[in-house]
Amino acid sequence: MTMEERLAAIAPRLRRQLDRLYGAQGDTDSLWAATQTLLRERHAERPAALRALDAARLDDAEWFVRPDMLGYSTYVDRYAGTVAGLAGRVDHLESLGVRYLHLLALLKAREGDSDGGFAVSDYLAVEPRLGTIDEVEALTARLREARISLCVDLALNHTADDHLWAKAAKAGDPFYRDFYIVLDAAEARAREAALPQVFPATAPGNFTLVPEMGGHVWTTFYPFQWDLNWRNPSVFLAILDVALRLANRGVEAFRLDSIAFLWKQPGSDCRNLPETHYIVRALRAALDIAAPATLLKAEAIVPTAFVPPYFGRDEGEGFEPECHLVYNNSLMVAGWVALAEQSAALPAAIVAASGGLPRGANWLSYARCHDDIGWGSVLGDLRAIDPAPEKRLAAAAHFLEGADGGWGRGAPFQSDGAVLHGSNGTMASLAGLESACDAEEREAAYRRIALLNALTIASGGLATTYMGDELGLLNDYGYRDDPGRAHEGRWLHRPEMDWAALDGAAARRIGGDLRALRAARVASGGAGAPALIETGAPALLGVACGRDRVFLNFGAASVALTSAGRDRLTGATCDTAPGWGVVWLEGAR
Ligand code: OTU
Repeated sequence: MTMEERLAAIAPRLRRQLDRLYGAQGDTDSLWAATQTLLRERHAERPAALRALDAARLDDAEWFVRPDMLGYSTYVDRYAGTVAGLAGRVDHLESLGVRYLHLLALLKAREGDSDGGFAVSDYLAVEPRLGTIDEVEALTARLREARISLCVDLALNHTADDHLWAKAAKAGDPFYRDFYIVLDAAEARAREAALPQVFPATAPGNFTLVPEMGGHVWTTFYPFQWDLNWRNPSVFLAILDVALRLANRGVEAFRLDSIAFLWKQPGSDCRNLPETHYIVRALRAALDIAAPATLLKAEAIVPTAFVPPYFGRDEGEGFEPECHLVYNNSLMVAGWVALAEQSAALPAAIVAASGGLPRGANWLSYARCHDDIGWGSVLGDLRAIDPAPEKRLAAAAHFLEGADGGWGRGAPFQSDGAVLHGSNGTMASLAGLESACDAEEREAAYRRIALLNALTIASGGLATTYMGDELGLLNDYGYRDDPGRAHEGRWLHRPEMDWAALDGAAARRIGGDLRALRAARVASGGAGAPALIETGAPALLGVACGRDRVFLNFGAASVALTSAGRDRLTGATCDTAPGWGVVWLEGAR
């Protein structure tokens, strides 16, 4: 299919979103004309190798829903110093069987504090200390050879306050001023009442007084992150242009950062609004036309029920796809709650809620990432299990932070005693490796780490390892002495990669378990939406994976299985799940 044929076929879907979004402002003919011009121009520039990739992917639309689709997420600087340095470390990713690489903080960020790279000052340039966009393009070619797809963050809710658009707005350019949202004090106060806070402790409020802008600029996150005004169709065109240009550099996937926040509506909490979904559908349709190899991934850290719509929906006009991949944040949170309370109840509920994906879509599953574990997203799920979910969640979080004799060494994030927000910490520190005093405690920590890795892998998603977790890297307390980072607790779990630890005992054990789990999944043939197996035992989670049945014991005590079988992980016949153990029963379905 040529690009023109795709344009003809997909135009109604794309145009429908533009009409829904901007039709109320007048006719969308000129916007539609500008959009088509943009698609044609960027597609004309698309390199031959990427057009070939487009064709291959169109022939194999489920290419990323496969048992061997495993991911890795890392900071470039913390992993290898520079983009060129990273190119020299692709072997480590290959040794883990990685097929998908998410690079954090790659694009040029604001000077000084940049929220770990999420305050972007130029979407089309690489952070100068890391290298150049040409080096990234070269890296993508190297990665493609290794069958690894590069994912970068598209922080499309906000730019840095020193982005060219923001600078022009501050200088009084009316075109760019309309890229942002400026309210007077009374309006800002009125809106604030309906809005939750993302960083209540370090960046309270959703507005920042900026005298050059003559009012209060909408800043959901840090004051230097200015929310884009998606009611302005020029913002849509500008971000689409960015996405197409990056895709033409070899970026194969975009992590749509903070996607839930895009559209603002008076009187609402401004999260997950229908228009936000129309924007994602429009971006998807546009990429389907001009760069169809490209994947979209939704980062929507919101209550479980609001998450599946980011895959897309049929609202009477046929299925309208949004993202190929969506973070299963609730499953991640549930895994940690389950560890803390030695109960499989919450992950069982989330697995049950995670089924029924559309074709050509999958969860991105993970145990840890660069952010805190935000507890609130599973409150509703827990309420169905327990009439006092807040108390129960707080108990689990505090346990993982070391309260009540807990082995976890997490730290509260943006929580202030009364309000429970999130917890920080590396996977190993949260799972008890940091506090372990002897071989027995270390063994227990290794098992808990493998257990959470098994949850991400056996549940069928694109299971992504966060940098250093495969080595068991512990919390990095050094950020507290760095004046530029001390206020931001998430640096606790953003340690520098310790390449010397690669041959150490922890890395051998944890990495070995991880590779074994990945091999088991490949052998099982499992991928895609998870299916729950009832076990009858409160601590035991059962998940079907391909031909296999996988049992995860979140308790310290062993649990007898209802039937025995061959465990792929040990090769032995097994009828019991030991404390914090994983049993992967071959061909048992
Ligand atoms: C995302 O996160 C990023 O992952 C964070 O690193 C950024 O700080 C943030 O966006 C702003 O760009 O709101 O819905 O720790 O879970 O901020 C997604 C809180 C988000 C994050 C939250 C998040």
